[in-house]
Amino acid sequence: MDAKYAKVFQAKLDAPSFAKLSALNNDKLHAFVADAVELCQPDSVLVCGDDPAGIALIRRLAVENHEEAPLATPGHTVHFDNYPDDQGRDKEVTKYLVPKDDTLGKNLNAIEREAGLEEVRGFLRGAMKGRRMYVRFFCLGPTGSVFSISCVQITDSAYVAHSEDLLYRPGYEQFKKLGNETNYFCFLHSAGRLVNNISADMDKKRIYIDYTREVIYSVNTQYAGNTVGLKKLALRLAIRKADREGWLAEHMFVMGVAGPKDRVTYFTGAYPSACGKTSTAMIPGERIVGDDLAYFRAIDGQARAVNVEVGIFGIITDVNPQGDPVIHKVLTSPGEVIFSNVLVKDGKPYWFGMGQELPKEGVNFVGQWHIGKIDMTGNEIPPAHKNARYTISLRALANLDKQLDNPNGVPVGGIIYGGRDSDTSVPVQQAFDWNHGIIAYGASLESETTAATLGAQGVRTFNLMSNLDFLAIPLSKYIRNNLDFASSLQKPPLIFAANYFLKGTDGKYLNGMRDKGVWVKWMELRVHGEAEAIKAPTGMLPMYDDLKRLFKQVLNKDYSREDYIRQFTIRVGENLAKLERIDRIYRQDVADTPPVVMEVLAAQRKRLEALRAAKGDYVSPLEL
Ligand code: SPV
Ligand code: MN
Repeated sequence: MDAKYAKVFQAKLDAPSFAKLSALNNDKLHAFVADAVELCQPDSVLVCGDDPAGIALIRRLAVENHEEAPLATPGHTVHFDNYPDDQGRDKEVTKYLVPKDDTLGKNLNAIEREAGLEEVRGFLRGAMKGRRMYVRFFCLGPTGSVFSISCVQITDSAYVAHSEDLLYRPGYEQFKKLGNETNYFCFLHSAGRLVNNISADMDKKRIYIDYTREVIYSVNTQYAGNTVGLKKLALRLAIRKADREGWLAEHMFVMGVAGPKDRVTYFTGAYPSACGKTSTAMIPGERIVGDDLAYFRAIDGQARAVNVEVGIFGIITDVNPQGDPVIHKVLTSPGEVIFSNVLVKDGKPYWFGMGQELPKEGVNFVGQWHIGKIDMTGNEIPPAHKNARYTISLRALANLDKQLDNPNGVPVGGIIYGGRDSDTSVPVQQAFDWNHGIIAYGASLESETTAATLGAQGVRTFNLMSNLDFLAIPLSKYIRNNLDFASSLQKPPLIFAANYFLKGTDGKYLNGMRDKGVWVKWMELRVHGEAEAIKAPTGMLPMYDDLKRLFKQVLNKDYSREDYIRQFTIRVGENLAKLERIDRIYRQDVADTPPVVMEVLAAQRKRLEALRAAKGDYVSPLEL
């Protein structure tokens, strides 16, 4: 180790921490940690390896620091984030540090690199005084695999470090093997000034991404989507790395769907936050590999995907024994669970949609809470947040797929794009081919906004591949990479679109929460050529008889022809209006849109116009 770094470390690290850092013979790492120590000025630095004792210590410190409080059930804790300003991802203050001679296009949130560094490093200066700094090593994807990306996380929050133990694979031993290589991601986080253990300086919250060095700074925030480096922060760096290296980094679940006999077919799915992604990956009877982040590579001509994570940071709202029996069991049994932004009464957590009445008083993110309590602006404070969450290890789940740690991932049979769409798309359909799916479903994805990000809810928003928030390269390049991915595959996965939120003229949802269990079975059969389909202008639709049989098989339900017609009627006008919105985005807002995008959208418009001329505005699937 260089003497100048050793000097910095000797002042703040005890012998075991110093030994752990010295064992990593990596100049860039030593420079990164030394810079963080000098900048943030912690009282002490704790370096953890992969050993269970270190991990247990972090868990204990999160409670001793009061960032988490123990609940009545053994292993359960609760953490609170600032209300109302730190309860979701903050897109406004998340920016790329872009050097003067580079541009990421006008769709991405950017700040000039030097000015941005000065600002965020200014907020980090001295931020850890009186506190301990944690240095942790994790791996994105299975270790020892072509997918693996090593990461180092520095934080002054034991809650962040504890969350990462549940969510990611240990990476210290793998880091040792890197030698002096520099191809890993670095994250530096400070929760900033705390009031009652909650980040207080919301006007100084910043998440700045220095992609030139693969370093991300996060300060004055605790919400995991803004702080846990390996989650959405790493996704941005991974998208750039994938672009350079010819693979894909996606905001997708990975799951195995059981087919006839013992067949298992793997699907991945991109849905904007709070639009059914986790609940799809958790469909009863199927197997979960992951619920949020997937890397794809072409291996021997086959599309293969891994779950980047090994845990879930999931939305707890509406988790109840009927809708999510498996997760509900984990959340109510002894074992490691971090609840965030729920209401606590007598050591028990409460959340909206838990299938039980909430107490009229308790403790939440504002401290003592009672029904009718108002905030400083006169608004009533809710008992729990809509984006309240739980953090668990996937290994606690009975339906975990055995392939989670396969270094080559799982073969992908189908890719699903889903959105929150009350009036346009049918519940499920299949693309005509790869380009049609990538363009008409993935790159045309719209969704109504939810509580997972700060800002207004229910606003229809463009969100291509549900990955727009995390794109770190120009949109056109990202679409091109998706289109090109199929050229290295013998048989590209089929592409599907799903919409669980379609409503009828009475404003009521047309589908039940569990209908998605039927849609995935239909898709599974389609992947193997075992179900027929009807050609509509927007894609291939299921046949009534197949769905009727599958509804009986999966849900023991009689599926009526009337329900089928209502759900699968092509809403021609709404589909044309959507095409117009998407067409305008690619024509006006995106530079260098690949021409094939406009061609595929134009062909879809032609098919819809022809159908309107022949059959009108609302066309039953039986008339196609
Ligand atoms: C999402 O909002 O997409 C999440 C949670 O998965 S967060 O960590 O906030 O990104
Ligand atoms: Mn997500």
